[in-house]
Amino acid sequence: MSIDKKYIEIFSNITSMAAYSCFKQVGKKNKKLADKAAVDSMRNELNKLEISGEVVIGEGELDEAPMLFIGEKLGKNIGPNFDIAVDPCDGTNFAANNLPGAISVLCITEKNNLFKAPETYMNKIASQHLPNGIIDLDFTTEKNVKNLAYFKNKDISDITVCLLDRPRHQNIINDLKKLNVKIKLIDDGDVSGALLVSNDKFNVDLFMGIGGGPEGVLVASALDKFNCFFQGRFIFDTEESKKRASKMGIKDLERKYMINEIVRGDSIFCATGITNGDLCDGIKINGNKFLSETFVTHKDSGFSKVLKREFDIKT
Ligand code: VTB
Repeated sequence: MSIDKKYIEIFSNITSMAAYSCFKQVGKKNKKLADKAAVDSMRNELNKLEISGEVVIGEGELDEAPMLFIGEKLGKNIGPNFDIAVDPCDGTNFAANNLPGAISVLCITEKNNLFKAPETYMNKIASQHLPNGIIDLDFTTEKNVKNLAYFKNKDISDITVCLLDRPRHQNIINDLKKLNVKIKLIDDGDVSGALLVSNDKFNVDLFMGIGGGPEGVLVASALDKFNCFFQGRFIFDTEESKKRASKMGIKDLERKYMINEIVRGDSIFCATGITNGDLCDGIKINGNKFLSETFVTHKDSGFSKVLKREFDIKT
């Protein structure tokens, strides 16, 4: 079944409110407070809805942030059953330091349609719609880039690859430099980063590297609407993460997941800008109103748009 289109507006209002709450903490050099503001708002607003929601992707355990925890029930427990994935503030560093790229993110599917991902890292690779076998997590960086350039009929030097700027990516970065591609290194926010492959206007051909697993599930739901290619493999390299995996019923720890194994059926994805970013602008205050921009997708209706909305500031 499809999710009613009315929820596009409803859920983009939720991320707008969370983004506004977080915006009040922008530039205050306090990551925890910025995150908490977004989390509290998202929880309060979701609890006002006539839905039976359950958080299947929460955020925060890795850095002990104030999370909306996995298994938490949300809504008034009447109406449709939804799986909910949240990242109330992706890019808490950006928010705390008043830098571009902080977004408030939420995705919903019908119950049992979203992968219950453990709080661990995920190796990811994403691009526009591609047949299988062009790029793959198990290929070398060189093979992925060369295959993609050939498939897109582009010069390798014109291929742009986006990845998180992390020491763990040094080998990939060295390989990319040798290949002479355009490298787009991002400090945080790999939900936005991976989403840049969804439209040529963002000028990113390939997203790759290791980031948060929950962020991987969230972005997969949006990329699904664009029929993009996405593979993810969780990294279970500690006893703790192995325990979490087995608790969640994951037996094959090496498994590569394709989009349709991460998200099934219909979905709505909303990402509201807290600060300005590639996907959309951040919150703006206009007298006693605030303006929000939300990047929204709804799979079944084929809807994708940046929604601009104005809200009264409640005092
Ligand atoms: C990324 C990024 C997030 O975590 O997933 C990253 O998108 C991965 O963790 O914004 P490390 O920072 O430990 O590399 C965030 O930076 C924060 O959740």
